[in-house]
Amino acid sequence: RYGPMTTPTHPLALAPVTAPPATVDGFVKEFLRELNTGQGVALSRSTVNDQYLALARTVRHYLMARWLETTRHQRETKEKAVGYLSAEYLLGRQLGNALLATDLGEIAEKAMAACGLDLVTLRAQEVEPGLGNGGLGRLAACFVDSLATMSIPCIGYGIRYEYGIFKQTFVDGRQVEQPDTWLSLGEPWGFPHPEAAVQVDFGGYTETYRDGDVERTRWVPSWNVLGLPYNYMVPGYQNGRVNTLRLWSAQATKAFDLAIFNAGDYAEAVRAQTFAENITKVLYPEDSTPQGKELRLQQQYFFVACSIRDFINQVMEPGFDLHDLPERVTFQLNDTHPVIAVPELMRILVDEHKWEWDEAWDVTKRCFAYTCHTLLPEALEVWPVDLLGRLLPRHLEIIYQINDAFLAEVRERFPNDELRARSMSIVTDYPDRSVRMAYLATVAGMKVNGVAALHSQLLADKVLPAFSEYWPEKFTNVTNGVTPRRFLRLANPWLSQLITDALGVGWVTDLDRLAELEPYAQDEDFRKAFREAKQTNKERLYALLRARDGIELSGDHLLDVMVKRLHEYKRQTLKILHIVSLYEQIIHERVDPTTITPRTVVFGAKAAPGYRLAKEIIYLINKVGETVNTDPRVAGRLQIAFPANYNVTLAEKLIPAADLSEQISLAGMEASGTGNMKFALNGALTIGTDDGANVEIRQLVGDDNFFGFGMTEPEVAALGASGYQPGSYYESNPQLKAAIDLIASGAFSGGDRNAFEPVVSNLLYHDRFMALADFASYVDAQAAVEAAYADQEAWSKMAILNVARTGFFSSDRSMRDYLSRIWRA
Ligand code: GP0
Repeated sequence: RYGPMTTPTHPLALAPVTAPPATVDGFVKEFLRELNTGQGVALSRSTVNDQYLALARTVRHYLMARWLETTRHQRETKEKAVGYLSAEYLLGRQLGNALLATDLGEIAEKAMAACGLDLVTLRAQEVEPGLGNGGLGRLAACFVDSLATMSIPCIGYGIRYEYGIFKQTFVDGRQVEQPDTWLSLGEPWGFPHPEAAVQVDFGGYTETYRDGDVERTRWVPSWNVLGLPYNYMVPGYQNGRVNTLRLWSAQATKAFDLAIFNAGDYAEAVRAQTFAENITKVLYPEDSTPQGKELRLQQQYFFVACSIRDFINQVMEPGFDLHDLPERVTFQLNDTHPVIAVPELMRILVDEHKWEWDEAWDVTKRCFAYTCHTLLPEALEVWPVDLLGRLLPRHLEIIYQINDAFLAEVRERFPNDELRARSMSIVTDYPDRSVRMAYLATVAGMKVNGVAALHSQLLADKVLPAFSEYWPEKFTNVTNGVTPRRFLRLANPWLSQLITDALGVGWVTDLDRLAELEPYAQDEDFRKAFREAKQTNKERLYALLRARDGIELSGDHLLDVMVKRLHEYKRQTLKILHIVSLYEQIIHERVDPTTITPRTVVFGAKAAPGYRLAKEIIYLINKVGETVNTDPRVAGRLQIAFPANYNVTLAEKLIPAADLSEQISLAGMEASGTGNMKFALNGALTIGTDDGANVEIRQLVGDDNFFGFGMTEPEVAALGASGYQPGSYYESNPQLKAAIDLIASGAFSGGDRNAFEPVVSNLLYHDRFMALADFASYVDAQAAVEAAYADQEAWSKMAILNVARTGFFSSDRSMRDYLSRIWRA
């Protein structure tokens, strides 16, 4: 359909592609050309959207030469690459990042001004690609950024959802979800490559056949779809490299049945198309809990089958031996979502290439590594055998065979220990016969890593103990990181400028250099400048919230921020209990309001649409906010803002403005956290539990510069084992009792005593994440925050030390760790 690939003959086509001149005039020329001949409008008649699209395409031109060169270089050198397999990439807006990568920010600003346009307005027109839920998807986006910046070959594979994470709105304080139509105004960053489309099969049955004197199995599928790849640029930071993110979109193989159409049944004629395209229609909005839905398994197999096939197609030149695949790639499995890639590669090698089983297994084992992101048992993906058998019958057989071989090995090493063998079985019978994807990933992967030191420890000791005993050297840690380009350099230009003035620009790609800021904490002028930057960030945030949400914030307050998915384990309820307690003490005149540190609390959180209790907590936060914000008794002391639809774009404005970062999950529950790192790097102090990467943040910044509180993980385990009784904390702590009673009294719900019944009774009678047990300690830590904040000079010192001591959390460092511990690329 596309004709053969041709070799160019014109001399001009042999010269390398070059970027347009990086001057204001050159930029204006490109921009107008894009607007006129690309977008098809005159500047005088163009809309902001036209201008944004033309600008995005203009910036793209400057990256194109680097992209083609990166691809050519990769083809020729055949360096080992990372194949990052992730069902989510929470990218955030692209334009600003592309301008930074090309160092064209100033030129673009001047060029737009020369056209009578405002760069900030055009940037604000971009709808962020929200192709992920939260931390896991954002981590993938940070990782591909770092790999490009470090000039490491990587191809990111994922799904081009037509609708990303839902748009959250509030109606009467309750979350209402709206579809995220990020493609509707045109999307200038994706390059479709229909010539590289891949067919993906589903369903049917397997059968054996004779092939000479061996018996072989083949899969006879019953339906298929086409995977259409879209390439996205992943530009390195000013280093001439552009890696590729390849996201797959599902299309029908037979879009249209003309015979049925001619017979008059239009709906039936396009049914196949609708069915196929449903596969990549929408991102599942679940975070940290899997959706055991058939469509989700279809999504997983779909993108993984496309990606493995695609990678093999790319390396399969004459002379290449597939046995060398592990020398060309490590497929990093971002959680268990892509684990079906393991039996898929086995199937390709055994069924299609007719390899011996052991030979195929040896190669497969060396191609994969697995990252686990959770400790919550309910978050570990498990697929029922009957569903797998229906959708992917051959893969199920292969999984059985992997399991049989593995258990035979276990039984040989530990004879007469049937209990052990069963505890390690990939296939379980309880509660239903199903496949434990984390076990499959662990058996197949050459390495298994957690995402923070504590998490990796608990992963080995509590989630996969039998496996870590069996293969101690397989288990490792790579503490998460965040990209300093987006989350410091782009999001916080004022602080960045301060750092650059002190250290030069090198820190952007060498974040350990932030350590050199340490002495500046003692420098009064620097502290003053630091506070001014923070103040500028607050004003920028308040202006945004006014325009975006109609939220009016005022005053010179401590800005206390809790932004993350809404989850019981993250304990937004603990935060709201603290607020209610402050409020209760003021209105009942238990404290002199003038002694309370003026505080503005900002929440941002989406709840999974099906997570009832999470949605009730959102409702509670909004209603408490309404009451507190309109009560004259607390005016100037306490205000609450809950802007709807927290996303990457909003995070980039919120995080740089924060004074206090809330990281208050129950110890042993948050695998790592990555928001915690972004706040510390932007000079917010953390109030946090000994959980996830908080532990490492605290170690690095020092106890004096961190507000730690709450039970440790062993204490949590002990309390759980002794039989946790939340009611006893309520009974014995009058301050806690008063706060809960106030919520239950109807004070925040116009007198309705039932409004928050689900939240209140859950806390009193269940409280799985022990918010009540940590309440007293949390309140004490908040008092310490207030005392510290009263001394602004001391606070600034602490904040600067947080910046200076958290360079470790660059995702560049995470990539170095993956390279040395796992990929060896
Ligand atoms: C973990 F299991 N995470 C999951 C999941 O389904 N979704 C998700 O975002 C997060 C962890 O909760 C984390 O602790 C972690 O830092 C992140 O994955 C990246 O590893 C988020 O704060």
